[in-house]
Amino acid sequence: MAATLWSVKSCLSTITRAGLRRYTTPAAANTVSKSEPQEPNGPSVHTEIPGPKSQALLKDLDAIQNTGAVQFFVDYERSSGNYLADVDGNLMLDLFTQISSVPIGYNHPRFLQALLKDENRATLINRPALSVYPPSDWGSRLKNALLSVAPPGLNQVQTMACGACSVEHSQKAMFIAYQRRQRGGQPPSPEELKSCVEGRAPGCPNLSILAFRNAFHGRTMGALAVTYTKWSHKLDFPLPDWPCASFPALQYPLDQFERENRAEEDRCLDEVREQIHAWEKKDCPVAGIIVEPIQSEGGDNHATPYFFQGLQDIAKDHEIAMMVDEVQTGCGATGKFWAHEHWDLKDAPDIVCFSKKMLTGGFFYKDHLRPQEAYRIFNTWVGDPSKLVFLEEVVNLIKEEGLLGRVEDTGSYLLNGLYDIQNKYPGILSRARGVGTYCSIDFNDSDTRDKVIDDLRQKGINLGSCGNNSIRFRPTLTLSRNHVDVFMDVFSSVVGGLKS
Ligand code: PSZ
Repeated sequence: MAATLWSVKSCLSTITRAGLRRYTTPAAANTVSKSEPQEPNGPSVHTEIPGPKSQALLKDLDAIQNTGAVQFFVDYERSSGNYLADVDGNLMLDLFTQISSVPIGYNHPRFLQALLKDENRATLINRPALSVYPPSDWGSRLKNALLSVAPPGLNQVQTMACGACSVEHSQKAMFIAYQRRQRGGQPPSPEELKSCVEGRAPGCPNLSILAFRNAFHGRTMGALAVTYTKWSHKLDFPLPDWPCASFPALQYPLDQFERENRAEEDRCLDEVREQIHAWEKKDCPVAGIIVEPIQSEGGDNHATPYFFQGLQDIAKDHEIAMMVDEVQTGCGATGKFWAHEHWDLKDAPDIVCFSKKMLTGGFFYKDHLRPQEAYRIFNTWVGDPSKLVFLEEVVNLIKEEGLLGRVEDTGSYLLNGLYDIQNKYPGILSRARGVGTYCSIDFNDSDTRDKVIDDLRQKGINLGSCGNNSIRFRPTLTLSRNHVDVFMDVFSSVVGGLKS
């Protein structure tokens, strides 16, 4: 059994009000940071996963919900750092982290300390309608937790509840700005004001947003309208007919296919231009382009800075907005705080959406996308200040502990490990790729990929899939080389087992 588990209770009992104790890393733990929770030395698995307790809980839950997606039940109290504990007492190294949404690990001491601070109490227990009754510290919380990490060039921010909701409201911001420009700054006509309430033109205009094949932007209707991955996301829903261009399908290794990949990116950029033109002709002009820095659900598809620079040029030529969906890539996973910072764009994107590791949803945007009237981008909560309490801890920790540098270091160690194992098993593995710890690798078919994910789990590694054949790594920002070693040992034995 691994080292005694650090638990929420033990942290709470050792924190004193007079002086919050700083947690030091025990010698055996796989960490380099002074303030990380004690972690087990490695996975430990005693039952099949899901084990008997998980299965019993599943039966109970299934009476009242569809449980088709449940994999196992988690003991969040015993989970710690990069290790996830299940209800059957198994400990897994978690490289998927709640679909890429745990920034610094489970039950991080900094979060537990924040939970106990008197000055945070009212923020944690009351949930305001933020656009109407903000607390006195709302502006400063936005500045400390969000504007301090705003993408360069973006100085406006809007919080939201989740990723889809952020995408959806930023689409609205793009439509509002587009129509304002169409009106040449004049106020909407009485006819527009009347017809929009009835859901008709001209108040509700025919406009579209261009997205990419294999894109995923969320499941609410507007976000779903720009999502092009699986049938299970879209079947039965009436969705608008909006333009969709090819996203580059790069060939690997990149340095051997530079010419082909450049041609592929040019082909995709041409398609974007053609689609914008075609929808203009259909009287449904494109008001904005939405793109993920790395298509994640769609298969961890990367493109080069050249492609994104070209996309920005197209958006500027057509005077439409470019929105970068950093819901999954944002908050440091690629070694820069925002993945689009790798592109060396001439100018900031017009909108950058976030959620997941940022703990709150929301989007940053340029001045010209700021709605002029109140209640245009609005809902009851528009976010949750309690999430900013924890986000501020994340942001401070990233700065204090240099976590972006760590992501870069651990990421290249992981990617090199993937290259090595891919070279060892060329008939099984291919297309190892990644930026920071945002890595992935492909199998020949989805059955093998799914079997590997299951085998890994039975040996204490929790990983996710994406696209048809890929596994993807979405660890915390505190992942270290030692964790990668733990993973590689298990992965080698699982892949080696496939061969025999
Ligand atoms: O199956 C699902 O609904 C999943 S699995 C992973 C996600 C959703 N990711 C969410 C996501 C995203 O990756 C990008 C790039 N944009 C928007 C979203 C939507 O975020 P949520 O799930 O918070 O609505």
